[in-house]
Amino acid sequence: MLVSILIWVLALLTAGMFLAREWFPPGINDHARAFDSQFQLTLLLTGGIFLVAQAALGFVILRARNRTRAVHSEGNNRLEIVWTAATAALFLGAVFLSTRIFTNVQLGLPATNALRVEALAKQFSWSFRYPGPDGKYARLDIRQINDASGNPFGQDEKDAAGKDDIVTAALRVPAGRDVELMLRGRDVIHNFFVRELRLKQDVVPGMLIPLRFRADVPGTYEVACSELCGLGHHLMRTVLIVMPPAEFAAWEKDALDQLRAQGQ
Ligand SMILES: [Cu+2]
Repeated sequence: MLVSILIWVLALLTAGMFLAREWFPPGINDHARAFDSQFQLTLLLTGGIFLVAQAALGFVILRARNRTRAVHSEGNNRLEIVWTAATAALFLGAVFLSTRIFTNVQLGLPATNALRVEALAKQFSWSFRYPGPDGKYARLDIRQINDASGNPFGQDEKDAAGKDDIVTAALRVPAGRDVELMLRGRDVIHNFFVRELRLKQDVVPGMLIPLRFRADVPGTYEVACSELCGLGHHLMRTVLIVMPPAEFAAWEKDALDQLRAQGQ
């Protein structure tokens, strides 16, 4: 009888832990909302089944508590078929529903007016670069990589296209505009993760990987490296700053003025 009670208490405690608090900060775009409702649906279904199964398990133990002789059972083929089919339908249904959300992120075409930004991950920091008004990035040359002088990407100093490239340590984007972030890595595999965007993407050295998103709510959000990438992995974080569009334009203009002043 104690085992039954223990099973029920543990099941209720587990369910209670999920209900007790918000496990994620609020999302900041449509994708996050779609993701959350899908996640909740999946959790509700699996959680409900979990509770029913644990309740039944406790009940069976309770009912057989005084039985001393084992009884041979051939099982029940009809029941086996029913619950296997129900489980398959449930899993495939959840996969089918969530695929749409996933493909919207992975396969959606970039908006023509999307803000283009490149991200560079390396042990153990993030850098970002914006192509500037000419829309072109400087050519990269690994021999010119120099973190101390503020050239983590290794932009070719002689390339005129790079004169207006803004390189930063934090990712700034205007609210409500599509962003096409191209991810590069310099050493090992890292992972770009912003909880509020409900997005996570591996960064693989030698590959240029696109990540498309839009953030609607201005604010400052943590960007955490989400791939164990070495001893300093826990230090590898920066921020995504979502700015009202006018503020972003002012920031960009300021950064370009500074570049021009340095160039002279
Ligand atoms: Cu990392």
